[in-house]
Amino acid sequence: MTKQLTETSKYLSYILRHEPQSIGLELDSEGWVDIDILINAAGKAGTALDRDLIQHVVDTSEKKRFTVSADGRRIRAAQGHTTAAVDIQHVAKTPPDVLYHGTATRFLESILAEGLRPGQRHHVHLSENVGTATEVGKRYGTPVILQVDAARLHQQGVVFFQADNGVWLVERVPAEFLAPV
Ligand code: HQG
Repeated sequence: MTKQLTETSKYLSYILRHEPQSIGLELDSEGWVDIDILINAAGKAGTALDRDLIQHVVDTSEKKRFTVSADGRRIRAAQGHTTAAVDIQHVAKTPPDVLYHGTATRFLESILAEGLRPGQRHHVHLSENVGTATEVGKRYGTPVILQVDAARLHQQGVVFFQADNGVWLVERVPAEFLAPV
């Protein structure tokens, strides 16, 4: 990815997940905003965006961070929100028997005591494979992978969701459903 694409991707994450109000933008409760309105608000706040650049970021995002609506008019972040303005009504879905969470070794003791909590975000994020979980964990230091007994958690009535980009979401994971891989 070129520097411009990476910077635009980070900017879109900031606006569409965390601080839309910083450029006077309103997202709907499903996280969507009209792309022309986004371009206009960003431009007024000093960041030049255009449709081609946005589409290029969407197409090249290896994590599929952003979703464009079927009619091509709106965009949203697939997951990772912290803004209270957004409350995506994800459809509940049966998870695979095992999911993975990548984190940093320095968080391990606390996680094994308290379980996984969503922190600033709306959900705990889980991956279907160890490779993706490792990449997620590396962001905060030496990675460690936790295996989540999703089948048993689901059986006990905990609701799982899958974001547009395949990331699994859950409200929290109690420690007894976790084991280091
Ligand atoms: C940790 C990226 C101590 C948790 C990724 C994580 C993902 C605890 C950190 C998405 C804890 C929160 C989300 C506890 C959880 N004690 N630490 N009880 N419970 N934690 O960034 O899952 O590149 O909010 O392990 O690919 O790392 O942004 O969550 O280390 O999908 O598109 O608290 O962000 O996507 O960190 O990452 P985060 P995450 P993007």
